[in-house]
Amino acid sequence: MMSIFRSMFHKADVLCPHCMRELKLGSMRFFCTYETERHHEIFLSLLDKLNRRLPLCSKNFCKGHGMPAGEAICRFCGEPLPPQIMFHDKYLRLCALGVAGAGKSSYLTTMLHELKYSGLPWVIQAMDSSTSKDSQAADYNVYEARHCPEGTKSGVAPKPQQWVILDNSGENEKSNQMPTYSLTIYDGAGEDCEKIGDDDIEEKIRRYISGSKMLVIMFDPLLLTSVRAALTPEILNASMATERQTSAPTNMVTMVNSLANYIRRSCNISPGQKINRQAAIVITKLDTLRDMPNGFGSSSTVMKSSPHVKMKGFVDSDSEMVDMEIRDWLKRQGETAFLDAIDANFMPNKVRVFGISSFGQPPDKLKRLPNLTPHRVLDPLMWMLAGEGIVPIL
Ligand SMILES: Nc1nc2c(ncn2[C@@H]2O[C@H](COP(=O)(O)OP(=O)(O)OP(=O)(O)O)[C@@H](O)[C@H]2O)c(=O)[nH]1
Ligand SMILES: [Mg+2]
Ligand SMILES: [Zn+2]
Ligand SMILES: [Zn+2]
Repeated sequence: MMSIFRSMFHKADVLCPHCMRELKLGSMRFFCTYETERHHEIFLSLLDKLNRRLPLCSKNFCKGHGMPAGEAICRFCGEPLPPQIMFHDKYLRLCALGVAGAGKSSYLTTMLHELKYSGLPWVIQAMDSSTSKDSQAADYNVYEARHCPEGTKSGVAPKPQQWVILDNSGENEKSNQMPTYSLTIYDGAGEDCEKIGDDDIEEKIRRYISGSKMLVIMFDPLLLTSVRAALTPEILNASMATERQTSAPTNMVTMVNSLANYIRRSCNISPGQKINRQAAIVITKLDTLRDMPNGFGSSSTVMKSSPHVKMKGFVDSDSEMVDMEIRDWLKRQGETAFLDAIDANFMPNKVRVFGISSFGQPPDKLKRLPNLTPHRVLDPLMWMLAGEGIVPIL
């Protein structure tokens, strides 16, 4: 009985990951995919709707007779949806933002890899074939071929990646059901992000931003003049997307402000009001700051390995310490305006600063990657999961 109540009343509000409209079973069209040459539509019965289940193929002589729908599309925008998207306990959406070359794609690739192999009691699976294909290619490129990711294509809305997380932590031991969460990830091009205040940015990209539960705003420390002056040209060249980052670095203060104004407009928040949304400010490429004078010493918390995964929970005191260390460091670099812009736009209890290194070390001169030792890449995600009540706060 419990599980019926659970499935009927405790399911997440689901949005179409493409057009962000609210999805009900009836807002989807379903297809039987067993006869590959002729997909045919299958319709929901009243019982399917009542029981919240996928419709079954009832066509005589079809190879898929009696099998649930294999494909679905959104009735509003016509984009493909994983048919299962309706049935997860929580729907998490995160969007990576930051200027070109900030390290977004490198970060998401290593974050997903770490999530798969971290020993956390979760199983993560691609929900559709394009996510599976694209993520395998990205993972292979970084972990096997050892190349830095290519710059993300600009001018087009990023394909949302659709993941499902199966929670095997046994928190809900009474019910025999394993909770599942769907996770949509948007990885856009920094070039588009730099244009966020403009009107010519694609409507879809704006919707992705306003529809996300957590914004991951990535900040490249190599854009700071003080940091550039302290690093060798070799490290600097290897750690920047040289072809994209040669022009004058985009001002991070402007980016934070225009991004915030954009979110306000799309969510109907009045100009003076702070944005009530989880925002992780992520300082990337931390490895380059390790040996730099005035960088982070090896005794600093941010340079120590992350305790969250080890403890299978979110260690709030560690994260607060990291937040403080990085803010202090930014102040010492003279970047108070950037910190002020963040505090002026986001609610203090909803914004947190993180430091990560996707690779653990800078790439070599030819931009080939060393043995990967990602540093603290799961921290922002663990924070989001803690906020959703999925992992305990320790
Ligand atoms: N040292 C160091 N360099 C990094 C790290 N992560 C990324 N880089 C460098 O930053 C460059 C850009 O990284 P990407 O992940 O492609 O950046 P992006 O934000 O996706 O860029 P766009 O797709 O153009 O918006 C890489 O080619 C690397 O040279 C890191 O952890 N350490
Ligand atoms: Mg990219
Ligand atoms: Zn849609
Ligand atoms: Zn059929």
